[in-house]
Amino acid sequence: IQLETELRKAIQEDQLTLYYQPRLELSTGQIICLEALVRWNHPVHGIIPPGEFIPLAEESGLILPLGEWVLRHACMQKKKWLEAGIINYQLAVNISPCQFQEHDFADKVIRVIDQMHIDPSFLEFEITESTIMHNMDKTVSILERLCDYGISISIDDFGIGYSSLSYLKHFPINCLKIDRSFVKNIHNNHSDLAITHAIIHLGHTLNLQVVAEGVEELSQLEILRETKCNTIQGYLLSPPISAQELELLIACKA
Ligand code: G
Ligand code: G
Ligand code: NA
Ligand code: MN
Repeated sequence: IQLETELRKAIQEDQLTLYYQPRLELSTGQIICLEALVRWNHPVHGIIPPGEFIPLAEESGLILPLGEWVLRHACMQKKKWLEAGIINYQLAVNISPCQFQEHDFADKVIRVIDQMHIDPSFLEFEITESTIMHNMDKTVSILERLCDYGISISIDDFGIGYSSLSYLKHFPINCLKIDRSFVKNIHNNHSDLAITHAIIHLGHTLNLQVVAEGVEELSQLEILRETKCNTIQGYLLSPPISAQELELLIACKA
């Protein structure tokens, strides 16, 4: 309960901060997207990772104001970077099941993005399979609404949800993110390689972009390049870093 009170205060008082993990396109060697990942900059305990407060936020309903905070701040950062002319990538934002299932989710995000005067095509929402399988009829209409508005949709942690693949036919989706549990042993486990290969092939056949998550080693990168995976994220390139660190990284690359 005390943590819940503190988290509520943290949202109101801007103790949250966004880190960004770059996504690299293999064919060009360019960064094309940044995944926004929230951190809690606690006045006493310092930086707290999301694994320690997102579950609480989901249980308590605080994920709704937290999710809105994340979206607003991602848009604000995007605008700052656009105005400075330094960083022009898409921004990917994680959407929790509770957020997605809120009755006016689409209206709400569209209102926020309109208010922020951001081109929605700069935004991608990362949604897990379990989130979209919850109520498929409702999901189709929400995703179509977001898609018409210009937001891209990626399926996060693809391959580990207990779900059928039939939704891929019906939902307007842009991208599959291969769960990092498959990528981890891609260079020494035959099954993980086969599954990764199959996901990439499936994605391309359906005209979807494919991202490999959790790429940590060059040997993994080489295999993903050979199998024509479009993009990668992972510690090999960069962990999630602050906006300032990211600006520095980009400046050094240029
Ligand atoms: O950044 P890190 O790898 O520690 O994130 C741990 C988990 O927290 C991941 O599953 C990630 O999806 C989740 N997470 C991070 N930032 C956000 C966010 O802004 N919104 C939601 N809903 N989940 C997030
Ligand atoms: O659930 P989601 O896929 O959104 O989680 C993103 C999380 O994955 C972030 O917390 C991030 O810190 C973590 N992450 C990103 N790259 C790597 C990596 O190369 N290895 C591992 N183990 N975790 C990673
Ligand atoms: Na994600
Ligand atoms: Mn993921």
